[in-house]
Amino acid sequence: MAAKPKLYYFDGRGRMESVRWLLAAAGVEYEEVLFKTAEEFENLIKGGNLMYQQVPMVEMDGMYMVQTRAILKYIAAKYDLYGKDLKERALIDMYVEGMRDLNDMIMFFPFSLPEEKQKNFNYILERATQRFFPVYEKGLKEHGKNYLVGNQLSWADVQLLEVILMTEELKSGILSAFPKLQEFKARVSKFPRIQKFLQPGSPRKPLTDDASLEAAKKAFKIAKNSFLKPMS
Ligand code: GSN
Repeated sequence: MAAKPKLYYFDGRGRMESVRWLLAAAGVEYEEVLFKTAEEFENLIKGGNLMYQQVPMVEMDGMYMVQTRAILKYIAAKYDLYGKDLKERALIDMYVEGMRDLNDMIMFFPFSLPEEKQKNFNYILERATQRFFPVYEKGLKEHGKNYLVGNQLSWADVQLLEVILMTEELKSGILSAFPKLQEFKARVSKFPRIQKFLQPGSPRKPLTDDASLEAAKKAFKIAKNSFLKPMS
């Protein structure tokens, strides 16, 4: 039997969380090597397998894969979560890229300067409700199926549920004007593999708290104001 994929990352959500979600949705068991300090990260870099001296890295099928999108695409394609043809793939990519834009804003939000926190918070909610969620609401409505693309679960659906839950953590009730998204969330959350991932004790990482934020800053030597950079 092939070895389980091995995920190398910091002990937090960050960019690896979508990889955890996608593997869970694919029903793939995996191991995690989670470092906690800058020194441990340095040692991983010295190991020579991080192409850009950056994580996430996933060791899988004899490869040391880096770059989050490359990793996600590989998993999506391998486990039949990436559409049935090129056009479906393009649509999945279009959906997923928007979701990643929103996901990145939420991921970087805790790194906001204190005086910019409220402004950034408002910005994310405005973007979620005015730009991104209307696209997925309309997409589900017009497609008329239980899925965003095609007639089976895809990477786009998995990524959508992840980002819906992340946005709800910022503001509960954020889906109130989006009935299709509410329905989608309820339905997809009950898929057995996803339901399992949503249970306590699964490899899903908790919401970033102050302690894990400080640890992430140290391990990655993250600059003080990292919010606006990816927003520009
Ligand atoms: O998507 C990707 O995997 C890459 N384009 C970016 C990866 C990245 O920025 N990784 C960070 C940690 S994850 N948080 O953002 C990283 O390894 N930073 C250390 C460094 O020297 O860049």
